[in-house]
Amino acid sequence: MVLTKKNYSYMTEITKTVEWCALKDHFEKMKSTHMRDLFSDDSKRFEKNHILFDDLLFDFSKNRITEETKKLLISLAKTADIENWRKRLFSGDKINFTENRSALHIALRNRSNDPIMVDGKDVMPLVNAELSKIKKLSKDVRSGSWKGYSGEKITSIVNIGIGGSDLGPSMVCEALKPFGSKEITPHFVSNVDAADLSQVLDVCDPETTLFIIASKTFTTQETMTNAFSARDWFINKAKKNEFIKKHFVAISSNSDAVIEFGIHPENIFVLWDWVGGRYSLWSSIGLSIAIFIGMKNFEELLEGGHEADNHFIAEPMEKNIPIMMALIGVWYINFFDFSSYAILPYDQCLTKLPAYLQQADMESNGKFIGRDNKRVCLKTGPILWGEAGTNGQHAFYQLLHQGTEIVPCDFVMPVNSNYSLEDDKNKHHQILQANFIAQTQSLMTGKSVIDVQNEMRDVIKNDQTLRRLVSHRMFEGNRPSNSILFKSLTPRSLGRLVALYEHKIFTQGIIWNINSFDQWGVEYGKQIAKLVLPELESKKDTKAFDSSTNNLINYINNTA
Ligand code: G6Q
Repeated sequence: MVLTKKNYSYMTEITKTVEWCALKDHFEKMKSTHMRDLFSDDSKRFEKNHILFDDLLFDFSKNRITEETKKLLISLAKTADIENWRKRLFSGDKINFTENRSALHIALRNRSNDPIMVDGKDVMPLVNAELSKIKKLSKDVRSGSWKGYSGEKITSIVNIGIGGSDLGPSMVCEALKPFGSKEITPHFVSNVDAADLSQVLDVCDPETTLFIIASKTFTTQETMTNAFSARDWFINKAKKNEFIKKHFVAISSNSDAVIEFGIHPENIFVLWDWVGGRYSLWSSIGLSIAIFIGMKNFEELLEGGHEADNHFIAEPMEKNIPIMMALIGVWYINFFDFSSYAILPYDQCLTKLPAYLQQADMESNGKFIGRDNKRVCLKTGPILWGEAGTNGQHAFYQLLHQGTEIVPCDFVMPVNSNYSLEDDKNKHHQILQANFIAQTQSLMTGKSVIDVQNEMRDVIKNDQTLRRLVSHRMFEGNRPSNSILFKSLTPRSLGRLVALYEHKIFTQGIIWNINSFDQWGVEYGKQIAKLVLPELESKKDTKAFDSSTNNLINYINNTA
């Protein structure tokens, strides 16, 4: 049965709606359409396929879409009830139903301060109180009025956390290094591998180091192991437990565990169950950011996020960047069957953006169970990866140009760099920009056999050799990309960019009918390592698991 909006109640059946069927028919026409032709047939293609949001330009014209595709995709979004779900997200509805929680990262950057209610209570006073605490600590540390146990100023901050309690702050501090304090170095320790913490401790002085233990649950094995080791290292040098107060703060919703660990109650920064880890850089999890770039800049980051929220709420679908990004993604994943998706920032400072978005996207939408508790009948989240340009060009771009797997890409670049070499006569930034543009263009157009022949004719005179080599040197093109450009990488522009991606992920989750805000796969990982650890501690051969697992454990026990 083909479902219409009226009889369509289970979103997992979106593939049976008239809108989906229309897209399927349309795909049959589009699958062999080349973007080269779409551009040559319409000189206004760019005008029709870009969105300007303040100084951010989202160019989506190099995609395998027409006006008809957009119309059909927007109808699909309407059928999926995006507008209503968006309202529910912003009004604090418990849309994360498997954990009975709201997903209110938007409240953390709600600069309008309009009330947002959870269980009948406005959360904004809580958010503002926490922001005041962040402001005070960041000011004290930056000004040097917060002193270590020997009276020295803090010069190193060490954020110990993992996943959502690490990736956001570490990505932002890297991206906004030019805005950071020259006197304070931020470090991020996440891996339980002792190499991670040891390398950081090697360059820190206990007298001038502030540890930030970032863990919403304060039970995560990796974080707690690192936190205990950092505390041991500190006590070993400082000698007195009372000095912990000047060198350890915590961000957690589990105050009892923090106090038990030995952190002074005044040094606890809270977050709430309605802040998901991967959406938490806007919360007190951003403490390391605020200390490094200062509260004013941290607030700018929040402003940028808030502006993106307003854009997402107010703009009609065809002018709405997250919605268009999401729909184009659905078009590729579910109709073209392109499973992979690359984020390619052309700015060295955005080097950690792909890893950050990888978590945001794959942990949110890597799910096979729908909101109706049934297995979804379509492909969900993409495999997201990437690397800063131009490094990737000398590595995996070969596959982007000529591989059998087509990978839609987002090219991201600030027009102005925050770095310049003296009078830059070697034109670093222009070369970077030229590469960005050249890649998006050549992925789209490709290079025809005739062009290759013409190029090679002067060099290779033998016709047989020429024929043989041409096929290797031609490029089919028709490989899609979005281009995202903005004036400069600032706290505000970064805040906008991150929040736009968050809403893109949310929109796709709605279309796929999944809960983008839980993460049972992560929880599973936390559980299973605990079963294996005792077997390794026992140092005895085990028969507890399957033969591969047993033998891996036994190999480790016998080899150590
Ligand atoms: C994010 C996930 C996950 C989480 C980490 C750390 O959305 O929930 O990445 O952030 O597992 O958890 P804790 O902050 O509780 O240590």
